[in-house]
Amino acid sequence: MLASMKNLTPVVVAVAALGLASQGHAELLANGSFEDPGAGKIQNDWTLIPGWSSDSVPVDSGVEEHGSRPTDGTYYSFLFAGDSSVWQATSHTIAADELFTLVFDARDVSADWDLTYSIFATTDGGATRTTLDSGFLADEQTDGVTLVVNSNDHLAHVGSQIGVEFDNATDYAGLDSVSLTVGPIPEPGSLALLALGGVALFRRRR
Ligand SMILES: [Ca+2]
Ligand SMILES: [Ca+2]
Ligand SMILES: [Ca+2]
Repeated sequence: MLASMKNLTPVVVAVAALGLASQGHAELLANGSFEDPGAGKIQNDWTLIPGWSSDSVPVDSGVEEHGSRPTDGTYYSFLFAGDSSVWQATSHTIAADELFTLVFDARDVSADWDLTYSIFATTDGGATRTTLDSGFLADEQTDGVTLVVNSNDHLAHVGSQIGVEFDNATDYAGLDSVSLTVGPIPEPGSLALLALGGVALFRRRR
């Protein structure tokens, strides 16, 4: 058993790694880094900012360049508490067995901010949004904030479009490097196989 396993180990590792790699996670958002349109500060018109929308005309939310706040490129987004949320409905149709992962960098603009971030489903391009899951973050600049939704927990929304939403409730919050990816739900079997192969390889090399 052990001898044959040794011979199989490189193949097992290769196949398992290939399986994981081929499960690639596709980016669903447009302009998640807020680099477009790249035309200076825009603070009262989300219709000028590709990808993103708001239910009302903002007083002081949008995009601008800054020396330290962006985590990718030169632009980030700032959100004034008094403005309604900013959101993006993607063209991706929710199916079963899908894992959605929202990742973004939250940036200090004011010292006190209170940001709610959500993944939603919509059937009308975002006009009506049903939150599938949400998180809350306050007052501390944090990179790589992550929210994961498993479509199998929301089967009533299969066939709807997926999207993301941000709403700040105090002073000013900042955002950059927003990503929403879709991929298959990792199969415990393939992960176990990879781990098994790794252990066998490790033993073989000792
Ligand atoms: Ca950026
Ligand atoms: Ca608000
Ligand atoms: Ca706060």
